[in-house]
Amino acid sequence: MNEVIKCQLYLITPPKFDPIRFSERLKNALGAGTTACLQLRLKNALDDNIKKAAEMLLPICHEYKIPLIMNDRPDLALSTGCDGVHIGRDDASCKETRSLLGPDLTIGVTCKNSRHLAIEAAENGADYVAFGAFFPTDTKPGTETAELETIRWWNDTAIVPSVAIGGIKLGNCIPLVEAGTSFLAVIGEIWEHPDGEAAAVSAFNKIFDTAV
Ligand code: TZP
Ligand code: MG
Repeated sequence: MNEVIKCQLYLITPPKFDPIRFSERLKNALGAGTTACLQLRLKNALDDNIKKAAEMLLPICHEYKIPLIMNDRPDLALSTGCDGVHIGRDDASCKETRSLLGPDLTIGVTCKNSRHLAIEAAENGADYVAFGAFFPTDTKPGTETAELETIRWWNDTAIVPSVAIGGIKLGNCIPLVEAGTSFLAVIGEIWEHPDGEAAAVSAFNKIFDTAV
């Protein structure tokens, strides 16, 4: 019988943040329950600001024993000492990224709703594939949508873990967990939760503990 591995939270930084203030919020979040990793996602920021943020966040992630994953930029992942990188269609290919980063760093690949992209990513050494957006999201308006069936199919056919993303809330996540996704990637519902990030992390973990 296959061991059932519990779904985990995949945290992503808010679209903009002050590193010092955000460091405190991150500690609150990580102290409140299990999380698999943090992705540093600062779209359109200067390289220097991304580097400064990585410098601040890396020691916190490592104190809580989670990897820091750099969004979009394999070069910055390497130069800042991040534990991995998350790439999409506009970034370097998975093959190029694997040869640049070597065998040990984590590589995640955005696949939208594409089974083809996911198979290709897995064949080229991706450590996880990400599908989405499952629900409307203000964080990335107008992005492509994904179907629950894609997660079900991937979970039934592949070994590489999947990440589900896009508009995921405490109130809508259970079907994704039940479909077998390994991770839920969440921005708004953590950092904009009215009761704060710690309450949100704790509530997601309660759902993972009870959903099968
Ligand atoms: N990729 C697809 S949807 C999305 C990204 C980065 C945004 C997710 O943010 P939120 O606030 O959890 O919907
Ligand atoms: Mg990208």
